[in-house]
Amino acid sequence: MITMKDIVREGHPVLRQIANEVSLPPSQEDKETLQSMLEFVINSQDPEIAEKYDLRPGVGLAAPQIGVPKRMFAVHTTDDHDKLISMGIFNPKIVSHSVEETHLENGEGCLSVDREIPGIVPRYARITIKGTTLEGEEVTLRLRGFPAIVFQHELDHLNGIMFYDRIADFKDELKREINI
Ligand code: K1U
Ligand code: NI
Repeated sequence: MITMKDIVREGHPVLRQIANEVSLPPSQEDKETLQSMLEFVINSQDPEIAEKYDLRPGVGLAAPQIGVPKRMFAVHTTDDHDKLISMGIFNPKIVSHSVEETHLENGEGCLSVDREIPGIVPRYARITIKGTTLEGEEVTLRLRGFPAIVFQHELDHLNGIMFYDRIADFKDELKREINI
């Protein structure tokens, strides 16, 4: 069972690596790892289990966050219509995205970051993702709202990007725009 002691924290080089493609069909070992990542995310949102094992609640977990540099992540969250999106995905790719951007009003957090970092993290408002599910099915997902943000946060982990890398310094940007 994955617990917080298995989660690597900022400063660990694996969080800055470009993760490797998972060879398909996935090995039993890769499937079991991804299954246990999904189980962690689900457990972390169960108040009793989270308290018992001291888990920080999360909506996603990418393999590099447990020290595994492979392109796979788990997500357990709901969309704007309360539809559950609970899945493990191998080799996810954004195949298209909106021009429009969005962000979470209160910024983002990360299970690999033990501090609060305020700031706007710009994300695409809508994305289309292709990948292979834990069950071995090739899928195309069209996402918007919170799930789209979570998938982009997890995809960033596969490319060595932390959410705070994307926080714009709006004062600097404004200065540039008005030439001072
Ligand atoms: O990848 C991670 O570190 C998990 C992270 C993902 C994430 C956070 C914020 C925006 C996008 C993606 C988290 O899950 S932090 C916890 C969190 O945001 C949350 C937890 C329970 C319920 C609702 C949100
Ligand atoms: Ni994170």
